[in-house]
Amino acid sequence: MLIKKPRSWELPESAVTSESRYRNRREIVKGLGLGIAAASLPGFGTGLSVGQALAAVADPTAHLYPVDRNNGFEGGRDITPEKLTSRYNNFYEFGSHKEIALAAQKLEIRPWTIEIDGLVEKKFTIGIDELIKKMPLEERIYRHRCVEAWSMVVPWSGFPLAELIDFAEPLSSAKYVVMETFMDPEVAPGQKQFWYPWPYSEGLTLKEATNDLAFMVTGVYGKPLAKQFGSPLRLAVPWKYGYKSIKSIVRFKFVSRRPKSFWEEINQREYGFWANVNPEVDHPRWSQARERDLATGRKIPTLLFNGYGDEVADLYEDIKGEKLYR
Ligand SMILES: Nc1nc2c(c(=O)[nH]1)N[C@H]1C(S)=C(S)[C@@H](COP(=O)(O)O)O[C@H]1N2
Ligand SMILES: [Mo]
Repeated sequence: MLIKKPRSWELPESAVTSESRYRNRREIVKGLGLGIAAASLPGFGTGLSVGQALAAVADPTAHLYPVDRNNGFEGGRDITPEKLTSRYNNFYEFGSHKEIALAAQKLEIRPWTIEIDGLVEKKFTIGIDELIKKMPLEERIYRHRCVEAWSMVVPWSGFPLAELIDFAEPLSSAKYVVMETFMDPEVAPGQKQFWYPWPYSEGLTLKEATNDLAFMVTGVYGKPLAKQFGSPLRLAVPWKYGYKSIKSIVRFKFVSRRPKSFWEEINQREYGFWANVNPEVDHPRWSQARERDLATGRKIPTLLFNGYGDEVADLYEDIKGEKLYR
């Protein structure tokens, strides 16, 4: 029998997990050392189905979470409830709308191999679990500002991209790192839409990629990353528009020339390489002055570099005559 459950976006505010409840559960889970068992309890986290909860149990990194929070990063406002952020996603591989969470569960995230190639000492591949084992995991609260003018505050777990770059041993001729998402149209029907330049790809200068804010995400809300967020490995570059934060990465390629990324290929007038957040530079079709906070629905002012100017403004000091904010 089918029972109609209210969808997360139909839930009243009171039903949404509050930060303190999330915190408590986190402390309890940690205290009992029951990360794996607790993750399988009905009602834990996003209110996963039994199948999804079992998938979470099967995640070989589940016992690593929650990881210690690095208090050097603050959201500036409350963490956006998981109920909202896990049901409102951009992941065009699974559809060009926001309700892709269920479709994304089809993605098989083990085994997951990452290729490191291009201008490196020696190209190699590494399994995600081996990579995670080598990396120093921590939790950081980051703001996320989509180019569509909505935003959220999320507790990502992961490690600095700089650590991975170091591990990859790029040659001195490498100036950019290109990241690529998996390619599997049978699993991700969006990839059958031939007018998009799949696979999704994004790039950063090595200077940007080794800035401390550039973060590789493996978990969120104190658990392994749910598939709709781009598991098992996605980027978070919070001073840039959300599309730079590429999901479900399978390749890091080091190159000497500036790459053209997915959205730039589709429409370079609207989506460029730099894509730094700036309230004073409008998108050709809408204003970027304000953003809709996913948690409250309220419009709040957008900040230059999404409020991370102290950390990143100097990356762009010597760059003249380029569209840094689109
Ligand atoms: N592979 C891939 N990565 C992607 C996207 C996508 O469609 N495919 N969308 C981007 C956009 S536009 C945003 S705003 C964020 C959304 O992340 P979230 O769904 O975890 O909130 O993912 C980014 N990374
Ligand atoms: Mo976005």
